[in-house]
Amino acid sequence: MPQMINAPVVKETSYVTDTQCPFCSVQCKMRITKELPVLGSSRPSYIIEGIPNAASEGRLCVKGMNAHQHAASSERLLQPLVRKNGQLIPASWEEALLAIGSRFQAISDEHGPDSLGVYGGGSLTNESAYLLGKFARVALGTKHVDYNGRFCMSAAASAGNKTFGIDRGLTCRLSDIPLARCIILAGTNIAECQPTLMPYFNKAKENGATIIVIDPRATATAAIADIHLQLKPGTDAALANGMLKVLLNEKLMDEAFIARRTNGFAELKEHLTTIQLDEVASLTGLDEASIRKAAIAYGQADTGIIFTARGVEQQTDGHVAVRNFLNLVLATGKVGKPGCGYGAVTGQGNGQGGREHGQKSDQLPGYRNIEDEQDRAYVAGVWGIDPKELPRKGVSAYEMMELVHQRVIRSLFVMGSNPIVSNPNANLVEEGLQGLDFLVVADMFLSETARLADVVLPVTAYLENDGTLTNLEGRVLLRESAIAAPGEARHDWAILCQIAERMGKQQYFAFQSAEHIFEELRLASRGGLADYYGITYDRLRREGGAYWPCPSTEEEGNEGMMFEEAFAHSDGKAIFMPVASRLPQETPSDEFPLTMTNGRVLSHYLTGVQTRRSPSLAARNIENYIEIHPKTAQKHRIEDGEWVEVTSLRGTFNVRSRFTDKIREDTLFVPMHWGGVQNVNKATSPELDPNCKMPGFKTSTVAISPLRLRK
Ligand SMILES: Nc1nc2c(c(=O)[nH]1)N[C@H]1C(S)=C(S)[C@@H](COP(=O)(O)OP(=O)(O)OC[C@H]3O[C@@H](n4cnc5c(=O)[nH]c(N)nc54)[C@H](O)[C@@H]3O)O[C@H]1N2
Ligand SMILES: Nc1nc2c(c(=O)[nH]1)N[C@H]1C(S)=C(S)[C@@H](COP(=O)(O)OP(=O)(O)OC[C@H]3O[C@@H](n4cnc5c(=O)[nH]c(N)nc54)[C@H](O)[C@@H]3O)O[C@H]1N2
Ligand code: SF4
Ligand SMILES: [Mo]
Repeated sequence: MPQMINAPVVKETSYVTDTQCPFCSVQCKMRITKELPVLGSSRPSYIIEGIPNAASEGRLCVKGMNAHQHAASSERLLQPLVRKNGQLIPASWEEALLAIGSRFQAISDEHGPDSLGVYGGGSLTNESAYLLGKFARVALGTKHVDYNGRFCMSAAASAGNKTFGIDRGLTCRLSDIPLARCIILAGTNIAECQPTLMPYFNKAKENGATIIVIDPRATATAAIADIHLQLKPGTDAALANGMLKVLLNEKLMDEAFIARRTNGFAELKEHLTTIQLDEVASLTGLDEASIRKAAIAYGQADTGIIFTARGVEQQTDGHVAVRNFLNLVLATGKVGKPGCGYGAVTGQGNGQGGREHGQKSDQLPGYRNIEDEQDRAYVAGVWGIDPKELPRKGVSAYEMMELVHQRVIRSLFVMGSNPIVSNPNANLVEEGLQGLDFLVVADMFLSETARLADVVLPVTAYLENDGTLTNLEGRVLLRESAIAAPGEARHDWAILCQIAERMGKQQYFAFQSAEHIFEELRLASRGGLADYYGITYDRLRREGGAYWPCPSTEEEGNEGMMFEEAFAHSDGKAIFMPVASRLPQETPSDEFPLTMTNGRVLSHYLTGVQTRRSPSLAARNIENYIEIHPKTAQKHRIEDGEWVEVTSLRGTFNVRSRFTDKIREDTLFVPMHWGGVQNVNKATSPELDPNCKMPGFKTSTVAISPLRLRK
């Protein structure tokens, strides 16, 4: 029992359990005490307490404090649903699985196995994500598998791979943050998105660090900034060029580090001769003096860390924009030593692990490459199949939706995502899913996407299933189940095994528990970049978590600091890349005069399927809104708090206006947590970054008008 201060009545406790928050990448640990209703009340009460853990040090944010509300919601799906005469009707598991097995088989027989698509998510445990990739390739034999992390981590992950030779979100430990003398937070709103990490940054500030925030809005994170570069959306690559130019001119680069540990500097230096600071200032909408000040602060500091998140990354040049920030890291030698490094601030609870074990179209477990013959042979060996049977690389998440729309993909299996709300160009995606021959959605709730399904499968929530998740530091954590599944809900991994059985592939999916799957994952990842071989459930219980790479069960794993001696490329060196400055992907026109960006608010999570069902969280923001500068609003005859129609080339949505002088006059901001008419993605751009296939979510040009003036 936890200590309860001033507990007035001794209640009968129905359970006390230690678990982990189901939301963001910090993965804060918590203790939940559920008490039975007292006389006169029909509701149980919950006591939520943060418990010590290395990442959040025992802190919780408002989402974690209220996560149990959605898990206990009366809207949880308790039975499979099967569509009959246009209606979703409760059905038995037997009937649902039979329908799935026979339809998948028939569609595959008629149109080939690649007409089946599998779409996963970064909330799934490592075990379920691993099994989903295996399920697509072995049970269905399709190359079409991808996941929502494509929209989340693909730019930073591919940039890390190219520059450093490996993608692990943070190259240093969270405990290095207070040691950094300069911190750059580029397109990351930690105060709302990873709130329990803020004390690390506050401590750095107390220790005298200069904090530089790069964001078109004066966010809660920018409140701690010494320098706030309030740039135009989509111009981060240009800004980083300007900063590199200043570092070169001011002789603030670390020549010894560059010579010893990197390749490609000569090309970067040559490229910088073409960069003019006044051009950078005009592209970014910043003044030269502040760019210079920020570059000098970072260059002169003895230690420093750069963080990027979706503001920089969800752009059609997201990959190269991140690489340009990595150029800054390498040019100043600020990596591989205390108080130094780079962090791609991972988003979802298992955003890191979810991208390592094969639910991505080009990837096999352990961060192996599906087009590499050795990698194929190794994984096929673990799975007991002929490497020739292993499908080749498929396409990215949004490209899968295009294939759905073109009816190349005829059937889709969605597990852990709500794609009609979270994909760009949401109207096309919805139209595509409506035209599918057969859609299956495995979810806890009847999400916007589940509503379109032919079969909906009820799954267990964080309190009810076992599994490992890898947090933003690259630390693998074990989350064990606390309570029984409600109704007939089943575990994701168990559902995959049961469908595989219907496809006649039971011999490859004879798993009895999450741990049993983890044992195979250990082998499949062994020798890969993301090597989990040395990690076992027992070890995680004993040690509270373990960083990857962890190749040996005998030795300590990695201790969190990467690249002390060498980078992960074969010659041990990191690679510079010259990056062009460019205009944002879309520039304002007479028809679409404003730039719209989007993102998150503290109390909601992603498409809001979970947080909108948590009364305490929903109450904080019951509907969507658009942040607009009062001067801009006046020009467009918009009043504060009124309904506004927002239109782009792709579509239209409606939201209430919210005046703020914390945003640029040429920019609008809309949260992403609502579907239907309030869905910002009805108007976002589906153009993809050619390097990583990240959509350019964060920069679309739009027109706005008050709904009251419309016919
Ligand atoms: N409360 C909450 N927390 C979350 C989530 C959530 O939904 N809600 N989701 C989780 C997930 S999956 C993710 S991926 C992370 C996302 O975490 P973040 O990336 O921090 O979140 P966003 O709000 O999408 O974007 C961050 C900031 O980028 C700014 N921005 C927009 N355009 C640009 C630009 O062109 N350049 C720059 N430099 N900045 C720009 C926005 O104004 C915003 O403040 O959060 C995780 N944590
Ligand atoms: N405009 C715009 N669009 C964006 C973004 C943006 O910044 N701007 N961000 C993008 C990013 S970074 C992300 S990560 C995506 C996320 O977008 P989505 O992939 O749509 O993510 P969620 O809203 O978390 O949807 C997850 C669904 O899975 C269910 N679920 C939760 N846990 C589990 C589980 O363990 N098993 C199963 N089977 N189901 C589960 C939830 O109930 C929910 O219905 O959105 C992207 N879309
Ligand atoms: S949402 Fe993130 S920061 Fe908040 S409690 Fe959950 S894991 Fe921690
Ligand atoms: Mo994300």
